[in-house]
Amino acid sequence: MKKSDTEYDVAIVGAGFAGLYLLHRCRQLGLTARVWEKATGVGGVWFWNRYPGARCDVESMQYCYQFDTDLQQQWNWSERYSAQPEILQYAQHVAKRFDLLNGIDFEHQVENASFDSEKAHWTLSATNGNTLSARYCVMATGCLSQPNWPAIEGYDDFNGPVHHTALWPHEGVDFHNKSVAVIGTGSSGIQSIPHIAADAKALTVFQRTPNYSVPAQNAPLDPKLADTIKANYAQLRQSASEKHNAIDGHYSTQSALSVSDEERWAEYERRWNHGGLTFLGAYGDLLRKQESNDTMVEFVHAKINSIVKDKQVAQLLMPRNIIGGKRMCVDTNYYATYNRDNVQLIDLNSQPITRLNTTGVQTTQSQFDADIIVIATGFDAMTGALNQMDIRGRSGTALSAKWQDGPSSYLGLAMHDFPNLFTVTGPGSPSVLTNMMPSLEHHVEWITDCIFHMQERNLATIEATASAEQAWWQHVQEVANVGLKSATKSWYSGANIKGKANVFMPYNGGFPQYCKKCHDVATNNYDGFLKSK
Ligand code: N01
Repeated sequence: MKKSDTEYDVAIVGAGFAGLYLLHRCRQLGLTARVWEKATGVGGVWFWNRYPGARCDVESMQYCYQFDTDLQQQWNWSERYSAQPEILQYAQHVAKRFDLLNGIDFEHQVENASFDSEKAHWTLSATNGNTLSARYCVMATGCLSQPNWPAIEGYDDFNGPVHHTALWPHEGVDFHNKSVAVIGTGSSGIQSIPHIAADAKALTVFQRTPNYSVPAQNAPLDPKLADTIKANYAQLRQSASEKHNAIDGHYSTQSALSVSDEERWAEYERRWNHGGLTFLGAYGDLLRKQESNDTMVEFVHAKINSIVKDKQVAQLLMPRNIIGGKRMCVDTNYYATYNRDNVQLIDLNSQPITRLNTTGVQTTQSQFDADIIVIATGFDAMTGALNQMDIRGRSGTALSAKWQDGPSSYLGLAMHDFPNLFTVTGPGSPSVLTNMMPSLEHHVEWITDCIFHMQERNLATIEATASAEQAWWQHVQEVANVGLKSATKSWYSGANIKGKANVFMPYNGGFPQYCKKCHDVATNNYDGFLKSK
């Protein structure tokens, strides 16, 4: 066992975009910090999710840091929506540019983290036996980092390789001349399916629930447009910070029912052709009124029907739930892929998978042989990575026990009974309902400012009070129930994981309101927190 000789001010778990910026900001504030990262490199979600077609669904010029003006001005994105390799290069560039690599221990998977009340510090231990002590611990472990393996029998029986999209081999996968089975049709499936179909001999897609997907209309980024944005970057960032989802764009406040059918259809058409997630911004009540939502559903169904030639397949691809209830997917050629002769769609509602066997996937009706199986079944979101570790707060309280019936937190940043522990974009923060980049930058700045405040005043511990946490969590649940957002079963509420408590986890009150609340808490001497000497 290697015990770290130094007692750091801050222990950071995770070297994704949050962890990198945390380390940089700690150093800027004169705080000592060490990062532990499970992977062999930086990048977090973009390190692991290397499946073909992996691409961000937020535009490149917005899905990047804004904390450093020179970085923002000097980095050039090549496409409107960046692909995973370019985003990973960006993370690697940031790590080098700010000299962060010497502050990170790779291949350090945290197994335990426990708070010692007497010494007022956290001790982390990794699966390799090393330990790390620090006054504060910040979990920058990501919202979508714990892969969900569906409980299907027979993984070990299958003769070929099984690849999860979130654990994709670094050397890539050669689909050429291979029969491939893909299980799952969320964002990861929807992005990878067109690429796999183009390379493979045959592709069978196993779909349980269809998802809504809008075309990205991705293209090389026009350098003139990039220059224009760079000339007014502060303005764009300010405008984005005023949006509910922290993404700049045009969001109408008008009701979908306040215009004629023709006008509405034309607006949907215009936004479909523009591409991307702001499709949902066409009208202000799409996620508030069922009737309004129905009009957009009708439009997307018509689109699917016009693209997919086999009308039975088109019907199967049409989601019947609320549009925007689940995270929308953004694709390139997804629906058109089903017009290829080498692609077939299997509806798991009419023939559920019974098991994997030596040659492929068996359903209640048929056997589908495959050389490679791709599992695109998503993540144990928001709490998965945290619950994976044994996190013990004051008096040995286990976080997993506290969260047994669903998570609760104060601002998605801190938990009662867990002094000096912070989470970046934890449950109860806007996180996955926003552009993650400004959200995580906001958290990093709030957390490091708070730690700096504590250190400057020689204070030993800070802890959310039970009442502040309770009141915030109640508010999180109240705003979740406004409108239609939480009416759909999704990973937002843990519905994709068997046995997981059904609680809507992200904060749906909007990024601006959330930032204001965090600002007010800090300026009111960290209202809702107890501090000790
Ligand atoms: O995961 P998902 P994902 N048998 O949970 C199916 C972000 N992301 O990795 O709905 C058969 O959305 C499941 O079916 P059902 C983005 O926020 C972003 O695709 O449970 N099927 C569903 O179809 C996204 O929302 C980007 O009935 C099973 C699929 O697997 C989030 O990550 C790219 C099954 C899982 O879909 C998660 O996306 C990729 C089973 N036993 C991801 N279990 C971009 O930035 C589950 N399924 C673009």
